[in-house]
Amino acid sequence: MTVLLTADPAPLSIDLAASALLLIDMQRDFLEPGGFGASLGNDVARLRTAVGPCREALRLARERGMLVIHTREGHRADLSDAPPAKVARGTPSRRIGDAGPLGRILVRGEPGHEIVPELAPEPGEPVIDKPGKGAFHATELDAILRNRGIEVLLVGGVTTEVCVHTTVREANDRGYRCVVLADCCASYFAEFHDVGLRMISAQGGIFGWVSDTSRVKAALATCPR
Ligand code: C5J
Repeated sequence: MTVLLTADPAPLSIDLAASALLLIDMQRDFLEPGGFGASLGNDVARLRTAVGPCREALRLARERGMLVIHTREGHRADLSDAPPAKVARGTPSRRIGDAGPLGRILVRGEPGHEIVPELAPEPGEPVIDKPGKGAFHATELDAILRNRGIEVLLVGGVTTEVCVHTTVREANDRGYRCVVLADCCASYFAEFHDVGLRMISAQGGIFGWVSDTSRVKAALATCPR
């Protein structure tokens, strides 16, 4: 089934069977006090705005039987997959691997690494554990998408200008059409969110489209279930 999705810079036609919802790093480590985001001095409450829209996007995608994929940024417990340059960067209050209120920062299996409960993956939904900012780097994401015949990604998550941007750029170079859902994304910096979205859709959609959950809902409403 194909629907016409209103987006910037132009509407696009998407085949639901060849489309997936990709939610990037909606983890406690980024959204809750005591995690990685907070250790960098950020006001993590800013990211909460994306939770409700992501829930709605999940509901819409699941209702239509679309593929839903979640990602989580984090590292092996021995940090052997964490580049020393990443661990050493900046002057955080706690570094990657240090113990904190949500367990060890950005380490797989720790409470902080989990996706926030409101957006918990359902059985059968792939969860991609990624060591980098981009979801294609050192993961099986591309294989999963190709094996499922996916051509279009509806993308939400955090943060807009870091892991969402990096992943969308990677996806675009691999030939996927990416529609970033503005209300499903958030940043610790309001201006980075706004400019990050504009960078995607500028120049005729230089590496994607920007839409939102209400426009997805409207597009789906034109297509009987
Ligand atoms: C960051 C991410 N901001 N998920 N990670 O370090 O955007």
